[in-house]
Amino acid sequence: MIWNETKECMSADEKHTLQSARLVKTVDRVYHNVEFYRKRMQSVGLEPGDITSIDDISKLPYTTKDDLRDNYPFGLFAVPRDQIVRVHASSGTTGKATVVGYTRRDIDIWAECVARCFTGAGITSADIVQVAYGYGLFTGGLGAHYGAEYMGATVVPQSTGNTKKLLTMMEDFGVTAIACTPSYLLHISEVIREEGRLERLKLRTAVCGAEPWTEEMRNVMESELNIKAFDIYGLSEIMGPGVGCDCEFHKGLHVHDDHFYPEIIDPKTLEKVGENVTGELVFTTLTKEGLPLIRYRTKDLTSIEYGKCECGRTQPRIQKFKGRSDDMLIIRGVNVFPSQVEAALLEMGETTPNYMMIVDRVDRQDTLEVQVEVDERYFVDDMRELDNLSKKVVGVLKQALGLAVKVKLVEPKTLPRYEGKGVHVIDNRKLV
Ligand code: DLL
Repeated sequence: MIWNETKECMSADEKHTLQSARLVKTVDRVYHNVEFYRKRMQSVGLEPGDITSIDDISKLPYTTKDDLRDNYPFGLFAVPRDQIVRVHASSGTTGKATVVGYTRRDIDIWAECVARCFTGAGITSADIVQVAYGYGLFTGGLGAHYGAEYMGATVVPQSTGNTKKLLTMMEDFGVTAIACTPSYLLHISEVIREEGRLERLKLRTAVCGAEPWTEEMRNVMESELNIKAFDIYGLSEIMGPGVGCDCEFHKGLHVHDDHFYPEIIDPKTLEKVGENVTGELVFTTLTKEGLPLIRYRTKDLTSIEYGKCECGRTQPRIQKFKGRSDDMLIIRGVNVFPSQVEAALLEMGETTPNYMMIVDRVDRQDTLEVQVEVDERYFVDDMRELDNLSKKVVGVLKQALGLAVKVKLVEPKTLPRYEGKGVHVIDNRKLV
């Protein structure tokens, strides 16, 4: 049985004891097996014996993506290489890939965590789950695959690449659940609508993640596809998909804190912030053998809440992500996240949620142009009407972002569609 099928939870004291024992073991493991951590701890005068409970976690130094890159490829692994049964890697936009490694036990725990997420989304062993995340070095495909298989569901390992074929299999096999990025689900939904295929589908659940998406997008996907859509979070450094997920109440993502201990810090002062205060999410892995990470700075911005959820689960919940600190655009001094554009467009209707933000610097002034695709249902040849719509979008975006923007309406289906993570920003300032 999967741990949260019954929503039974341990008491706060039991959790504290478990987390403390696991942290002590993890610190001991990294101190003795990973030279990087031994040196890091010694540099601040720490020995494993100084960490006796989870309350001591703030004594420990942070780990960053640069530390992973500096120890490329296997330098942070805490077991001999022959105990690593799988590696994944993310290429990132700059520098070397980040390589992560798993022991057999790590893979089992990962599968269980994903299974918990799927269970929270109402998926059971009776479901046929189509995995449409990319398979390969990206953790999405295999992560979702092992999780669905662990719970006994029937897995269709579709990956990305051919939407028409995906839909044919969805119809022929009677697929009931899909796991993919929200960008891809949006594209799939568009094709289903165009081809009038909804009636022939049995789809009832989508579990989407790997990039930020808004509540507005969830509402649109649910009503267009007549499904329930859930958010799943994770990052390859910590494990992959399944670090946390939302439940039927959509009041934040439950973090599996018996395996991944979350903290929120102020990214400038590096001090811990209080409950419900937005900051950078930091994780310490509590059970990982292959690549345990201590206080890993994710760059993801969110807040945390500790109260019991309406669903009955007692895990801490992190709020839906606005974005990453390194995705945040600063335009004329204003902080802007692409997800704000998505939410505003969806709330307005009349356009599709497909958009591209183009940031430039003209005469030392930053400018933002948002290209917005008009919904086919509203696209007309009448220039005056389009002009009115454009003015309306300018007003809506100005209100949402607190910034004057230029809007360029483009014809339906002219902006790129994505099967993996979507790209919504072109920042030309870096080239100036
Ligand atoms: O994206 C793992 C994953 C695969 C998660 C499939 C969920 C589903 P990375 O490629 O290492 O791993 O990217 C991790 O993606 O730090 C976040 O910035 C972002 N991210 C992942 N899930 C969500 C989500 C996978 N549900 C980075 N909401 C993370 C917002 C997300 N952002």
